[in-house]
Amino acid sequence: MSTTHTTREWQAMDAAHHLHPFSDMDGLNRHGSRVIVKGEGVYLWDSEGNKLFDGMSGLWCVNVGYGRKELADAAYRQMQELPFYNTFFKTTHPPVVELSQLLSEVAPEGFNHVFYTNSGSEGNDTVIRMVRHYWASLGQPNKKTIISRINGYHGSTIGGASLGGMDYMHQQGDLPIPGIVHIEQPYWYANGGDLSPEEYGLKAARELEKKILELGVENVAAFIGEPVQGAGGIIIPPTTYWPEIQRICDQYGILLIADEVICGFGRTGHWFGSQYYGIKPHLMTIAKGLSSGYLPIGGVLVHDEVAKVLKQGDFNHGFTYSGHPVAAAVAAENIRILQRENIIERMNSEVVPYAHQLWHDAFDHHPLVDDVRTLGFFFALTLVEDKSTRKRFANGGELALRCRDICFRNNLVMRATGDSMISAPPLVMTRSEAEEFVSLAKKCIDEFARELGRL
Ligand code: PXG
Repeated sequence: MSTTHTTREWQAMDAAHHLHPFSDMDGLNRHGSRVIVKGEGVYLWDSEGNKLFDGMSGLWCVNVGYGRKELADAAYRQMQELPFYNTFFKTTHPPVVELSQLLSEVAPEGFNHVFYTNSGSEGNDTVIRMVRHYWASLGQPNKKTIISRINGYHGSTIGGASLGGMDYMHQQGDLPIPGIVHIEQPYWYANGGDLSPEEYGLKAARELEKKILELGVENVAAFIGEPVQGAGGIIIPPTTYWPEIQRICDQYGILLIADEVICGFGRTGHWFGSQYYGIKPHLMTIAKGLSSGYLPIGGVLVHDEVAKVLKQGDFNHGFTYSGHPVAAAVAAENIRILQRENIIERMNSEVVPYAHQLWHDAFDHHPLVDDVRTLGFFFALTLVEDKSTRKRFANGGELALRCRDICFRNNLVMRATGDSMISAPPLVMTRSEAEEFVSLAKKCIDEFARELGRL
């Protein structure tokens, strides 16, 4: 534990010099940030010695859990051997080669190439340039527009935030950039009306077809979506949605891009969310779970069909740290840990059904919540005014933030998104940790329900 400063000193220095992402700094600094000093397995510790359950895997990324000495060792070894070298000018290095080989082993058939970035946002910016370059190389330079979804999240760079469908991000910085358009998200609970989830899934997918016809297929390059929307609130599409999206992309010959930044590396109970839904994308954006967040690294997995075009001539794109040797060594070791310990298979067979049951038992009949949802290691629910009519709170966002503060006070890290409370614990959570997680979540939601006079 860090003993060099007191909590108050850390907070004062933080307030004086550090601008936090997505934060109202005045509000934050009035109370002071919580100082997180250590992690082990699914737990975190703060500078006051409190132990927290990390129901968010850091930021949807620490898939193999905290405190993995193997990953620290891999970084240490590589730093001593070769801390940096680039791959721009006719050179390569062992970690990047090994990682690329490993990724082609774990990725779905036909994904034998990878382009590296430092983050998911850079991965999606790379996707924009890559698909436009792909179509231009095939003599169709007008095929430029990318269709994305309202309330999708694809990052914070200008390209990533434009692909994303978050209004409050678009309002800052004059976004989206030209050539990116948005269609409805497949959110049955909010938008499904009287349709069954299956009927609504088809309707939402056919928004893509409408948009392609409206823009002219000769102008459309690709469709991008997260298999399950993460930051948008763990929106799990109806089962009919992705097969219909696949049919439409196939029929009109546009590229299908799966943003696997959250879904990839086990979150859905498969290596990739695309496999859970049985879809066959052309490109997959990866980051986060690629290194379990131990070092920043992301990339784009490229299907052979696209790679064979990209490989003919220069693609004038790359980052100083594309395929950084230390990050690559850590990511490779992270994948070996997932393989060696059969983490995804064990999570599926030992924990997933049990944890889902616990979550549904705790919340299905709770008076304050509805749309209780689980998939793999995603857990979510929506705070509602009246579940019999699917009536949402007018101030649901504000209520969810209050609920999140109660969780945080009770040493449970959960996210609030809109009126949903969402969680994505490390994939190494055991059955007994799942019991602890769900009973803590139940205690906090109950406390909030009592505060609102709903329990
Ligand atoms: N795609 C998806 C699907 C993501 O979830 C990114 C791209 C961007 O990745 P980078 O590495 O550039 O952040 C993300 C990131 C939240 C939250 O509050 C989610 C993300 C990032 C920050 C906050 O849920 N996802």
